[in-house]
Amino acid sequence: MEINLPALDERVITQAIITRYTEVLLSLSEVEVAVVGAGPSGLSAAYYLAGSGIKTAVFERRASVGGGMWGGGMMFNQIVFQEPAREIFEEVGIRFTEFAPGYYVADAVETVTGLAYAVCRKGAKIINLVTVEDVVLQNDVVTGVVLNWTAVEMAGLHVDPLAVRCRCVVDATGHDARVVRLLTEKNGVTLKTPGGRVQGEKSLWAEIGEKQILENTAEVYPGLYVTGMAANAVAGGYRMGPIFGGMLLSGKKVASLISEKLRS
Ligand code: 48F
Repeated sequence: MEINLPALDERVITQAIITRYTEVLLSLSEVEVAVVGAGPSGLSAAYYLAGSGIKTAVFERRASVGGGMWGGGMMFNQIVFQEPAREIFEEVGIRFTEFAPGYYVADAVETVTGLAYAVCRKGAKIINLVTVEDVVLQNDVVTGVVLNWTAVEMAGLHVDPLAVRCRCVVDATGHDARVVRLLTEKNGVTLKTPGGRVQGEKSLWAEIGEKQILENTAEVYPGLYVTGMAANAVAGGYRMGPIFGGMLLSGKKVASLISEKLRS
């Protein structure tokens, strides 16, 4: 088989990358929802938000999306989830098998790629390699996120960031609950949660941790929501270890809370 490759102009390749990326970034200077973190809860939230017609951007500090899903449990890259999350896998089209009654298992690579692809196809934009380093706080309401290249953060360069305006921010940064911590540490504000500040997660108890993650998925400060492990880290819930149903359901719940708020 002979393939005839056309002549190439490096300038056109460069222009295509810069032009298209800039167009995308400009289109995101104002969104309805900024999701911080593209792990299971952030991707699930973006999938359902975009599915409700809400303009959504996801900012992920790493090159790869998927957060803690790639490694399954201790690098055995299988994703275990329980019954109520089954319909999310079915809806997105990720294959799985039933391991024991009520316990399902899916390939981690298929789960990450399938979910990320579904998010993009629903119309949410995922911007990787960008870190949210602060929020915009106006009159006691979170009204945006402050972005910088992760490479700038890693190099410790003194480069000022850019800001994106939005109506809601979702902290989906996992165990660190980075966005909520930034807000409370820099501004000394009191959260709507019991205790009013970031409690830090407890040790592992899968059953209770999974229940708490849904209860703790909420608006914790005007304009700022938590989902996934960040929700339990803020409220002081148990960690659940390598089971992912609660993460995906938490993303779905936060999307529904925000949809109700934005559409009311
Ligand atoms: O950690 P992560 O997967 O969070 P999650 O959605 O899911 C937790 C599970 O993976 C697992 C578990 C299983 O039951 O407990 O740990 O709650 O994904 C968080 C994502 O946020 C990114 C980070 O790189 C990861 O991909 N992230 C963290 N801080 C920032 C950020 C930041 N400041 N800006 C942008 N992205």
